Amino acid sequence: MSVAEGSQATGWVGRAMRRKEDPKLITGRGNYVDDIVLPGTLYAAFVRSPEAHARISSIDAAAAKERDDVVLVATAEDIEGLTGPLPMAWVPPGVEVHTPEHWPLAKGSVKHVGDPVAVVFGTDRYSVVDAADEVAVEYDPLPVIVDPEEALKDETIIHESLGTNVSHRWSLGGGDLDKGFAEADHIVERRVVNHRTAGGAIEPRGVLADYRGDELTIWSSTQVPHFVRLFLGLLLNMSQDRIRAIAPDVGGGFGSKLQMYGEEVVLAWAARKLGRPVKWIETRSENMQACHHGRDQIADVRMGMKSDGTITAFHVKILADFGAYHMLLTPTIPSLGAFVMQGCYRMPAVLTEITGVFTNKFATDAIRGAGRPEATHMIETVLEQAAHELDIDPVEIRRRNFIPADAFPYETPIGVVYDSGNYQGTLDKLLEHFDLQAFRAEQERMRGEGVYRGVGFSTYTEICGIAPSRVTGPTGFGLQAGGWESAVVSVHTTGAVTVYTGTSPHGQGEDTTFAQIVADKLGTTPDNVDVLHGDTSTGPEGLNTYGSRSTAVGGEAIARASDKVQTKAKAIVAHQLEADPADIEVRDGKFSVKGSPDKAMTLAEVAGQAYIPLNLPEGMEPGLSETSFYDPENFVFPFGAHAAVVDVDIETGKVDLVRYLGVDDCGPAINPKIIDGQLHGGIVHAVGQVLYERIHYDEEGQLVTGTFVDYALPSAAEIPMFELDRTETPSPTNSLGVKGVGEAGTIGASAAVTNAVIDALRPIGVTWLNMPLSPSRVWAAIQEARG
Ligand code: MCN
Repeated sequence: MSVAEGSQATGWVGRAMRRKEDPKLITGRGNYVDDIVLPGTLYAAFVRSPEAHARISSIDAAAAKERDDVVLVATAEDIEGLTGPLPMAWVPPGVEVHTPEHWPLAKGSVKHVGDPVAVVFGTDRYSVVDAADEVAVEYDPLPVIVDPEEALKDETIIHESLGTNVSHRWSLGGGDLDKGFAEADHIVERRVVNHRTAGGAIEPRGVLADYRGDELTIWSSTQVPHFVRLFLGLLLNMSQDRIRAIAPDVGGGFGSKLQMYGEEVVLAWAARKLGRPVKWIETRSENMQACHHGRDQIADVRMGMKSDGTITAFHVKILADFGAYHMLLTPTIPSLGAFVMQGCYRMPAVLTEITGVFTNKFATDAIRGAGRPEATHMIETVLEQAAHELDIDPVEIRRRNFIPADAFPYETPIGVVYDSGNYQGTLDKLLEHFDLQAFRAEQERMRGEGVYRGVGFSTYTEICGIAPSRVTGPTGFGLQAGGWESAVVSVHTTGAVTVYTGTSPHGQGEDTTFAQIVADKLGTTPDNVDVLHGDTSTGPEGLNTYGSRSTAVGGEAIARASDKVQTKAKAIVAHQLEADPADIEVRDGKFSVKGSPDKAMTLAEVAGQAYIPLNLPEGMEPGLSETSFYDPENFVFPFGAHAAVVDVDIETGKVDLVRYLGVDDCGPAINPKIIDGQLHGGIVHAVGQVLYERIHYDEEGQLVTGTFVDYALPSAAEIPMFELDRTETPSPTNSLGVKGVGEAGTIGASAAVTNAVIDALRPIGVTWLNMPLSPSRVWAAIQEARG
């Protein structure tokens, strides 16, 4: 069942259209960085550290330099003229954040396997790899720390200049925690481990840089071309208008391309130095080593409960493993979870305390959900533990704690205002598709046949639509300039429409959904609307794509710019047809006079009048193009209810996901098919984390899971058909009522699957499990429970 199939929209918004962008992408006609070929291009290969922590004793590049096809070998000392190290963009007032210097090429020492030490440029893309192998680097190994709890002891310091391995401490809370725990009849305590994962985008990173006529053009497989332009300008001491950053087609990012990477800086620097285009395409192994990771948190969680199951207090202490460096947003990530640490529930008191530490692994940063999957996993697994300990049904315990639908907008004890919600509504709808009582009977019966089946639930809310500048600025989250987004909607003389958005979609489908929004506003069809993005020279200013912001912020900017175009078009039509502008409506693909559908003009006819300005209203400027900068007043808070059903083979520990149901609410759907697709991908992302995926470093800091053979992404074969449904609760934050959905599936799903495995194994005494639920871990838990 899928709501996409049954959609009955009257306009374009709400229709389950197929994605306009897909034909080119699925027939090999996409335009990715490596498809772009410039004459005279040089290729780059990086020399990376095989050591996790070491001093660099010497670098001998003589053999590489002697090769005919090598043009340049550079080490950190050669990258002259940078104004500073790589950026970290979180500066919270009153919080001491220790940020080590992080240079594009390591200076003096390496801090993780894969740390780039040198770079080779040459004429042949394959021989530069051989040349990089010929660069002889001697390392003097230092003690390695991979365990964040060891790092906390400060016995070995990773960054001597900091004098500590602690990045920072930060907390966010509200309500009287002591009182909450004093009033509790029962306290549940668990250590919740959320292991390290990779973004796993199909297309690894890639950069092509070209410098000519004092202008730098950089194509990068990035989610954030405007950030790349800004930071390259700052680091290379160039004016932003001399830099053009382009994100062509991007084969997925999942947060891992929300970054200013050292490789981008090195390539831009080299293009300027050499006066030739330079290209670097990341290998999968490099991607696993040096494209930022996510999660990696250990949380000590305490939940205080009354014996009737109501929550009195929630206290979370997070130890976050940031790896070797701060990347752009590394230290902010756990904090994003703190903003929604009470989930869908009334909690009189909640406190999140975060300690971040450095270890000899690569950096963590935003991966799909960024902090919110971790928070949801803590809340939803510990709540089901509480339900069991208090002998309350897991569905019932949620009902007793939900913030009621009539309580919105709802201000939490920490001062966050949830915009709208109906948590009971999504759970009720889920249970229309899933008969829990019947399931329990079936579970019992199957157990008699030796099949261990379990169900787990997760009801989540999250915070996205990043972000109101009035919040991001004062709390130190301001990236470039806040959290606004911009749009230009231009109708050409022919009536064709071009939309320029400052967001940078890289798989989410906004070429289609943004066109749907505009088509309704301007009385045209989505086919007639081209959505341009990801190019700083054709687009307006922009803050790009992450934090499921594109629609709630960028889409709203487009809606507002379209409204301005519509207002002008109505004035033109009213003037032409001798009517009152207030009487003009957009109907059946035309601008017509209310009550007189024959008196109407098409968009092309209006545009003709606007650009051949012989009969415009007095004082009106020609043209039909408008801009909007939209800065949201609040975040948006999507929510949903998920259920997973698993079978566990108790002889091998293997878990099979046999059913997955979700009822999600991201406000009125623009395109139900795309929403379903986003949920499919998002849920699989979380299922992968629970059952298959793990970035694992051994005690020496060697990356054990450095390829897709060891880092097991799930395929369609491991995933059942999804059973999805929706409710639509509009957000009052924007005129479209929309909320984000790009991360929702990932945020909701991991707890449902984990709870299901625990539910399956309870009869044999397994009561708690931490991810990853690999066969070996599940098998070991079964053996332990059986004594
Ligand atoms: N949508 C809709 N109706 C709504 C809400 C959203 O039709 N009421 C549609 C949107 O218009 C858009 C899609 O759903 O086509 C997702 O929109 P949105 O939630 O605004 O998210 P963003 O476009 O900002 O995407 C970011 C989000 C994040 S943070 C990650 S990580 C992620 C994700 O989206 N990475 C992705 N989804 C991904 N999907 C692909 N294919 N590739 C990635 O790298």
